[in-house]
Amino acid sequence: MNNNLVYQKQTLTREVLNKKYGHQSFVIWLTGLSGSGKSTIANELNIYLYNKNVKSYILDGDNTRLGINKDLDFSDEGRKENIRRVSEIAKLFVDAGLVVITSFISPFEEDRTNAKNIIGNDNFIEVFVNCPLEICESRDVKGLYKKARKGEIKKFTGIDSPFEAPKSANITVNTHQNSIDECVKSIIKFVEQRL
Ligand code: ADX
Repeated sequence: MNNNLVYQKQTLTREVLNKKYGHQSFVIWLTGLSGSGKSTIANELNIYLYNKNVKSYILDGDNTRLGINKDLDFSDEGRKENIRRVSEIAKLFVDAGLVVITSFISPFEEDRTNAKNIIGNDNFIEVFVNCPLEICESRDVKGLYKKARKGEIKKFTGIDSPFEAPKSANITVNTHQNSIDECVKSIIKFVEQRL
C-alpha cells in the first residue's frame, strides 16, 4: 500500500450521474458453474436494460481473461485475483453510473464476499445461476468438460476444483427447470425496483 496517494474527488459523482441518467447504478453478480447459463442470461439482461434506456455493461470471465486478466490461471489464487480485479473494475463502473452485469464462475464464497465488500453491500445483487453439474456437463457448450474429464484441463470447476454454492444469494434461478426467458424475467422483477 502506498501512503503517498490521495484520493482525488471529482465533481461528476455517481450521485450526479445517477440523476442525469435517470437510474441507479449497481452490480448484478451472476455466479454458477461453466455452462449454467450465466453469459446467456447476462446478455438477455443487458438487452432488456438497453431497451429501457438503462446504461449497462457486461463483465464476462472469458472476455476479461482474454484481456486484462490474461496473466491469471485457474488455481485458487488465480481465481481470487481474477475476482478481486473484476470487482474493482465493477466498482468503477458503478461510479460511472452503470448497471454492471458480471458473469464469472466465482466458485469461492470467500471471493464473492470479498467482491461484495469491494463493491459495497448496497450495490451488490448476488444471483445464483443454479444448474446441476450433470446437466452443465451434458450441455458442454464449449467442449471443456470433455477435456477436463480426459485430464487435458486441470482444476476445472465441478470436476477437480470445487464450486461453493452461495448460501445467501439475493435470487436463485434454476436453468435446468426454467427457460432462460423465465430466469431473466425473475431477475428483472427483482432488480427493477432498484433502478
Ligand atoms: S473464475 O473461476 O475465475 O470465476 P471465470 O468465470 O473467470 O472463472 O472463467 C471461467 C471460464 O473460463 C469458463 O467459462 C471456461 O470457458 C473457461 N475455463 C478454462 N479453464 C477453466 C477451468 N479450469 N475451470 C473453469 N473454467 C475454465
